[in-house]
Amino acid sequence: MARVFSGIKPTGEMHLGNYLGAVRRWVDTQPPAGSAEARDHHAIFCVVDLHAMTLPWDPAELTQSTRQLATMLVAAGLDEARSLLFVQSHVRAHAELTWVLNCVASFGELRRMTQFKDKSAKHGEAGLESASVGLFDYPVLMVSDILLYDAAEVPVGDDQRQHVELARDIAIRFNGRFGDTFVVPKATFPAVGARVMDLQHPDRKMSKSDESPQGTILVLDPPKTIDKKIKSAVTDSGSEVRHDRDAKPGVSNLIEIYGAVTGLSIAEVEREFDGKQYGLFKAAVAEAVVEFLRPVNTRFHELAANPDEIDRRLAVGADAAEALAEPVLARASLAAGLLPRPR
Ligand code: AQP
Repeated sequence: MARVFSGIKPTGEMHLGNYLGAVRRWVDTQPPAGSAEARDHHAIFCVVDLHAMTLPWDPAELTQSTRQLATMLVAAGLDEARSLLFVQSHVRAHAELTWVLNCVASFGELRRMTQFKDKSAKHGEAGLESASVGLFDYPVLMVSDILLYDAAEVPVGDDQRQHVELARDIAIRFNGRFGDTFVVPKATFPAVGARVMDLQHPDRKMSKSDESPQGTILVLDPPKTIDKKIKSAVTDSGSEVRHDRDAKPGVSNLIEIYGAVTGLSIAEVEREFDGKQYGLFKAAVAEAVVEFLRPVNTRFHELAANPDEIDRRLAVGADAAEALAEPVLARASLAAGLLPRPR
């Protein structure tokens, strides 16, 4: 099994898009407990708190979101005996390798990153002027996250495609210039749920930090809230439950969500609701999503009652991650010509 690495940003609460696009697959890719792969840490997951500082942030909220997201990941099924879980800022090698790779990445390739363009352009020319250097540079930090663990596969949602491509490009460039140093990673995507769209604005992806609370289903939303959000989701003026992303983006998004949580294909969902009204369809989607999220929701509240246990788990994770990352950082530093510290 190839080593898998992925991360999630503590910019708010985990939503259905994060869960279907990434986290559910992280849980599924964990090797069996006691296997050689588990001992060699073949599945590594990270709460990438340094990435949450690229837009203005509140320190107290960042601390709280970091622990909450780690708790969510454990509640979702990340198992200490099968995978490694840690917080990015606890392993200093991430920031250090970023500097080295900053000097290999080009200004032009970072300028072309669509997330930077979208997030900085939100406030026009003034937004671009005041965007942090961190927002511009965070794709390189993400490249370091991946390369530090010799990860071959990166399970992500579709919005991260371009960033993992950058990791490939930079690994290849570094290896070409300084000799074989990094494993060249590739992104993997789920068959359904790779891009869950906002329920109120089905032309844009569901997001933690977008101001669209009615369009975002949080994993911790109570059942009544989920029901209300799905029943008031934007659809089109027709009445047919048919998948067509261009002509019927709202209905198509709900079809994909229903398929992702029930395991049905798009064609099967269309057949199930053939000739049925939107109202009935939305009620079925709401019920399926509530049932799908119920176990994680319940487990989260059990775990949240014992934060010391989560902190213990994160301490163990940070030690193990550091032990993996340090030799890779040393390898890269040596290849780049930095004088090793005399001992
Ligand atoms: N709408 C989505 N559909 C499918 N997958 C998604 N992911 C994010 N949104 C969707 C995937 O979730 C993982 C963790 O994402 P992240 O927290 O690192 O950052 P993001 O991609 O920028 O997610 P958000 O929720 O939109 O955060 P903000 O609003 O802070 O930028 C990734 O694998 C991502 O692809």
